[in-house]
Amino acid sequence: MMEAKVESKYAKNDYRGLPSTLCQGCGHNSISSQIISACFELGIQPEKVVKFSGIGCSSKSPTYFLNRSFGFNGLHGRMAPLALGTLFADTSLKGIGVSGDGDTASIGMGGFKHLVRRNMPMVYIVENNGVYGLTKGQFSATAEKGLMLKKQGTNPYLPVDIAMEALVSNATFVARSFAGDPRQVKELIKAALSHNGIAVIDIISPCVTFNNQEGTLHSYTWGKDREAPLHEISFIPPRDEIMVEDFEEGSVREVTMHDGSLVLLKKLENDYDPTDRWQALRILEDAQRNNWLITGLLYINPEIPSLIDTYDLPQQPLNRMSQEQLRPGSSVLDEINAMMQ
Ligand SMILES: Cc1ncc(C[n+]2csc(CCOP(=O)(O)OP(=O)(O)O)c2C)c(N)n1
Ligand code: SF4
Ligand SMILES: [Mg+2]
Repeated sequence: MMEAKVESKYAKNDYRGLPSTLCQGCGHNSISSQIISACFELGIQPEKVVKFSGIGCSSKSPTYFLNRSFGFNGLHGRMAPLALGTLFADTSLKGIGVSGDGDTASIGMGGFKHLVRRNMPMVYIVENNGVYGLTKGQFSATAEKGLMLKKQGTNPYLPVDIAMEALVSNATFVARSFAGDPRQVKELIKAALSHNGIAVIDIISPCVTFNNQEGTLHSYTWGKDREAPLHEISFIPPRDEIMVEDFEEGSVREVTMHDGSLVLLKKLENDYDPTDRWQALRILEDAQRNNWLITGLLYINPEIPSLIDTYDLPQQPLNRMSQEQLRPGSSVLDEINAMMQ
């Protein structure tokens, strides 16, 4: 499948971060590498990105990419409100959030759902390993029922499915991927960066220290054996020549993004329509019942107005406006009040 890169004045090193202090082989490290590659291939100005996270091994990872970007490592489970406030105040920045399954699906669930339903444009990655890695391997809310871990015993609860939670909260871009499938992770991140709304990517990212037993969900072996991609995804930036004639007729589905870029989805075994929310929910239900790791772009709707469109926010960041712009005087206030009567 094609790889599309934009002519850029930046080198790959401009997108790197500090050396990782996570365990060797941790899925989170592989995702950081794909964030670096995605931003490099799109030629994004690093200073135009703001990174967010909460607390966890996953939430540490923004230190390991995009050193030149802004960043805010917040409290556990508070990434969503932090991102919402920041991006509301400065609409010129691209937001990339990295959270964990604990950070999002336990303590941060309320904030996550409200960020999603408000459709704030940002990339929201969940590095999902089924455990609280940083605090030494307790079951998280995404751990499967019956999972046995050495110091924890047996998990008695049914899991939360983050992609499903995003869908039922009316997310406009929902994907699932696997840290062991770096190309798919990268193309999904590129598409997510172009989406004019919330883009949730739930990535199974094995914790090699506390939850990587043969065959358990969230392990490398399970991902490798059970991954069932819905399609082969390629992201084509605006202005790139698209060689659709390279593909057999009917073998590729195209989704046009808000900025003119294209997401090409090459059909694999089944024809999957990622604009059909009902189909997305059904396939997730099937995946749960059959223990499949369905990956790819589950759902996209590029037409829904983002939070920025809803409030018609200015392109110029609020924190860089002058006193006169921020305090236009009582006559403007009178006009606004009159509009609201
Ligand atoms: C308010 C609060 N509660 C609990 C903790 C302890 N704590 C730190 S990280 C974490 C869970 C991390 O799990 P996850 O988000 O899945 O990240 P991972 O380490 O697995 O990548 C917990 C419970 C905390 N720091 N703050
Ligand atoms: S404890 Fe697990 S999640 Fe944390 S760095 Fe190590 S492998 Fe990754
Ligand atoms: Mg975790």
